[in-house]
Amino acid sequence: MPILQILEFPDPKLRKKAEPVTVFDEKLKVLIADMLETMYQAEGIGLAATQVDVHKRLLLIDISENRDSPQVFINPEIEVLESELSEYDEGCLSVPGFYETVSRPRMVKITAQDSKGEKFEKVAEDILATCIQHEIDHLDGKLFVDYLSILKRQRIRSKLEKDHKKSA
Ligand code: GNR
Ligand code: NI
Repeated sequence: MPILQILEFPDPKLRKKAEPVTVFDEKLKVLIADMLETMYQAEGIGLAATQVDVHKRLLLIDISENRDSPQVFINPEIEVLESELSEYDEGCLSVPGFYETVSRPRMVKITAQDSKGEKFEKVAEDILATCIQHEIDHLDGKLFVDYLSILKRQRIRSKLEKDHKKSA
């Protein structure tokens, strides 16, 4: 199965807003399988469809040690359950090599659909809550660098643009 190419900041395609998934067919299953393989090979704990240039509301997460417990969230909706925030050093496969602290709600409830279109709910805390919010941001065209200072974001942008020129 093919490994998909991951878009990198500041690619404008990362800013597109993803559309709801309406068809739960074989093609969707193939996309999920390809995205899982891509996430594992890149050693990420999450991946949003936007990152592989598919602008559908679909994201994957695997925060397990053994990398054998993928969770698929389609058309996810989020509700904040606590005003408490938690801080994590976030990284992103679309912003390779940079890690910065971001604060987000510590506990959220997700309502989503699985690969068959069945609705489910899940309460997420700590790193899982952070990761889901990071992935939903991707579906809305947002990146963790948007939470940083303009100066930090500019530095990251210049460094990545240089890297992209070198490898072009
Ligand atoms: O692999 C990833 N690690 C990570 C660490 C802290 C907060 C969020 C993440 S998600 C990231 C993979 C990715 O870019 N998903 O969009
Ligand atoms: Ni990311």
